[in-house]
Parts: sequence; C-alpha cells; structure tokens
Amino acid sequence: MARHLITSAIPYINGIKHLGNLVGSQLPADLFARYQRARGNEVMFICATDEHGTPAELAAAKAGKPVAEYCAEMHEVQAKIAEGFRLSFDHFGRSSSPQNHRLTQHFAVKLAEAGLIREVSETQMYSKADGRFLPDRYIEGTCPNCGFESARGDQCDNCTKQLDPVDLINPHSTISGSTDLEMRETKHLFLRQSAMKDRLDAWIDSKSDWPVLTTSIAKKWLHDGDGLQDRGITRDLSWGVPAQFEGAPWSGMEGKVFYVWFDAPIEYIAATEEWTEKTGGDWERWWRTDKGADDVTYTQFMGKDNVPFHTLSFPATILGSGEPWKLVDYIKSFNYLNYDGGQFSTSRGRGVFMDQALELLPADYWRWWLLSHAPESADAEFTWENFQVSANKDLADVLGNFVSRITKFTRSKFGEAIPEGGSWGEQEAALIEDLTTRIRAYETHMEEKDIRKAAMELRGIWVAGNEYLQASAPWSVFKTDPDQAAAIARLALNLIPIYAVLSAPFIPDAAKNMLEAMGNADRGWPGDVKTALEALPAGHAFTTPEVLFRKITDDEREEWQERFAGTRD
Ligand code: B3M
Ligand code: ZN
Repeated sequence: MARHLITSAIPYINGIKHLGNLVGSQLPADLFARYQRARGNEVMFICATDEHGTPAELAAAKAGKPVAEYCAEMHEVQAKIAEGFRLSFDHFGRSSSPQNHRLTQHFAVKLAEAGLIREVSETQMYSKADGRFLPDRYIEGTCPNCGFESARGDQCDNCTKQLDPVDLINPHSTISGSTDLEMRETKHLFLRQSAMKDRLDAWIDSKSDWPVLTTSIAKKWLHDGDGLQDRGITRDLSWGVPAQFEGAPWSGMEGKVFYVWFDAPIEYIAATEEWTEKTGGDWERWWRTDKGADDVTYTQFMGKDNVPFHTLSFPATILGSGEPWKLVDYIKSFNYLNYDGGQFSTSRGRGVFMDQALELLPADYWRWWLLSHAPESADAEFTWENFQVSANKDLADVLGNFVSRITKFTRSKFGEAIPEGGSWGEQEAALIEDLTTRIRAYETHMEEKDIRKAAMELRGIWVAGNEYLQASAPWSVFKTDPDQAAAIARLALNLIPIYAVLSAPFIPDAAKNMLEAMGNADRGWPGDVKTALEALPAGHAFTTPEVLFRKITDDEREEWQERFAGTRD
C-alpha cells in the first residue's frame, strides 16, 4: 500500500472563492486523493484557510468585524461550501491555529540557527493619513514590470511578479486612498534565499517529470535578473504569528508578525498536526522522514501564481531548517480559468462563485465540467454554452442514458434482478478488450495527474458501454432470443458498479447513486475487466434509479449567463 500526502493551496479567508480558484487547486487535489484512496492507498489530504496577512485584515475591516471573529466565521462558511463540492479533506485546517503559530516560530528559530535569517533595517512606505506602515495589499500602484494599474504591494496579479511596495509607481493606500506616503525606517527579518540558491536550483533540476509550467516559473525566479532574492518575512501588522516570542534569537520585533506567505505553507504541516488533535492519528509519520515519512509521496496542487512560493520559499524553509522534514515530490500547477470572454473577478463579482454554483446545480455538474476543462497546458475559458453542451452530452446523454436504458429495459422484461441465461460471444470479448485498454490508460493519466486526458478516457469508457448496448440491441434480441438478451443485460448491469468506481473521483454523488441502485455493489477497482463484469451474479437485485443527470435547458443557460455577467455585492 503506497502512502500519499496531498495538499491543496490554502484559500485566503477573505470571502467565497470562484470556480477558477476551485479548479486551480482544491478540486484537482480532491480528484487525486479520491483516486488514490480508490486504488487502496493510504491518503492524507490536507487543506486549510489562509487567515493571516493583509487580505484577512482588509476583509474583516470591510465587514466591520474583529479579524479573529471574521476568520472564525468565514472558515465555517468555506468549510461548508467545500463539503457541498464533496472536497474530501482529511482535515480542513486554519492557519491561525496554535499549532501553526508554534511551528512557524519553530522554523524561524531553526533558520536563524542555520544562519539563514538576517535582520535588516529598511525603509518602508508609511502613510501619514493612516498612521501606519502599508505592507502588501495595504498599498497599490502601477506594476513596474508590466504596467498593470492595480498591482499590490507584494505581487502583481497580472504578471505574477513578486514586488516590494517601494517598487510601485504612483502608490496609494488602500485603506484611505491617500497618496501622502513617505519612507520610514523599520527593522525586519529576511530569509536568505540567495544563500540557498544553488541547492534549490539543483533540487528543481532533479525534477524532470514536473510540469513545465512549474519548473519554468521556478527557473525564472532562480535566474532572471539578479537571481533569487532574499525575502522579508515579517510585516508591520497585528494579526498573525508574532515575530517576537519567547526564545526568539532576536529582539525589537514587537508589534510585527511573520509574513503570510511564510506561515501559510507551514500550515500544511500544522493542519496535519491539527488533524492529530481531532483524531489521535500520528502526523509525524506524514511529515518527518526520521519518523516514517520517507516512504510518503507528497503532491501539491496550486495555481501558477503560487508556484514561486512552493518551488523556492517553502523549500528554502524546509531545507534551511536542517531538520528531516518531508519535501514535496511533485508540484501540479494550473493556468487560469477565464470567464465568458474576460476574467473571473472577485472584486467586481464577475463569474460564478462556489456558493452560487451549488444553488444552480449539484456539485457533480461543476466537478465534471471544471475537471474535464482544467487549465493545464494553457488558460481555459468557462462559457455557458460549453458548460451546457458538456453536461448534457457527457453526463446526461452518455452516462445517464446508459444507466437508465439498461435498468429500465431489464426491469420491464426480467424484473429488478440481474437476469440469468445466455452466454457472451465475440461482441462481449471485444468490449472487454476495449475496456481493458481504456481503463489501463485511465489509470496512467490519473497517476500522472493528466486531468483532461483522464476525463476524456473516462468519457470514452462510458461511450464504449453505450455503443455496446446500441450494437447488441437487447430490446430486439429479446423478441427472438430472450436468453441472449439476458446475457447482454447481465453484462451491461455489471458495468454500472464499474462505472461508479471509475467515475467516483470526478462525480462522487452520481457514483454513489449508481452503486446504491446496484445494491451497494462496490467490488473495488476493476483490475481484470472480465472478472469485474462477472462480479454481480444472476439474481442480484437492483433498483432503477431516478434520472442521474437532468439536462440544462436553453432558458436556464440564458438566464444564468445574464445573471452572472457582473456585480455581486
Ligand atoms: N492563499 C493564495 C491563494 O489563495 C494563497 C495560497 C497559499 S498556499 C500555502 O491563491
Ligand atoms: Zn505586473
């Protein structure tokens, strides 16, 4: 039994995420976790809310709530929506947890002991109108790299370049809008990433199987311009992990906290420790190579804007600590999903947000469309037309129709049990061969985290069953040879639990309904296809399920298109 540690980038606490966020991390991570569990492997699937930094503070201020209260509430909201999408986290943690406070401070101490932290006296943007320093998102201006006008102090959302607030052109405070800013002297801690450059470079070089999207971003950061830069890991904020604490090897850091991007990835570990508190399980055997984690395969999922932090900063923390922590084995990154001719926009409420999606249709519709159109090799685009076609064809016409046709036919001719009689011939042998090839290909795509390819193969597997039914036509055969019709029905009914098991990582609810209809006949992953097709014997009872997938009408499509074109308040 292999052991898989799987983490999804942890979503910021500030509000409900849109479908583009979902498909860029949590959903593909869930697909992989469900697949690995279905293969009988041991899985630890971790996600959390990212609760520190300026996004949290700004959102809480906007909501008129103390930040701790805001975070606690929004965590519950996000957890509930994640459940709605059937995201099967073993634990959905909180980066504000005591475990993360402790671990973040622990790493900082270890890094300092290894000589990888330096104290820097630097000038920072200070807003006289606001009476405070303006870290990260408290300041916006024009990106010096690409000219984007709403670049934030820490990163440009347009070109993904990491920025320093002092780099921005025409900067202003996002609290008051004030441009009356001045540079003031303040002390901060810096992580000496530059000292780790060669180690990180060699490590990235050893990952020849990683997506080019991942390695090219890492390489750019390592080699462009002056190469990998040291990064400030403290901020002038009150909400976060305090940078001054008992046992800290520095002084004068009162009133400062660690930078959100320093503590957020550490939360992957801390969330597993939170899971221990919840379950009594052993988190160290997932994270400490001296405590059993050396046989763990660790896979991370994230959008491309998060790649620099996961290929460079977090590994610098892990490697730099000098302790035996588990390093990531594979980083699956994604391009962006666009929305109907433009971008999803949280600030302008453009596009479909996770809570809204679930009000329109069950999770499986969204899961299927998003995963089968995952922005892997390039940016992808959500359009309502495409969504309607994909759901109606793949889910309703192909899979749903197959299940409905064979259960209804059997019920009407033989009753609700797998019928007896007849035998399989050439047509069945050909189907078994075809399915065997396809299922093995599906496994390969899933192992390689080629999500679109896996989706297309799965669809091919559904189509094969439909075509078999069409070609063998048990409704005609029945008139002259009821025994032969029974043999066909027996095979087709046995395909339903196989489809359920194979499809569950993509569409878990429909899979569950299919298994239930077949008397909860989960016989595990189909290894040998012929054996799997003989799993349910004649006489095994089934029920004819309600419509698995209803079709999306043109009226609905038009209404939704209009409704989500702009502003959500
Ligand atoms: N919260 C950014 C994002 O939600 C950030 C990811 C942290 S992963 C450790 O895209
Ligand atoms: Zn830019």
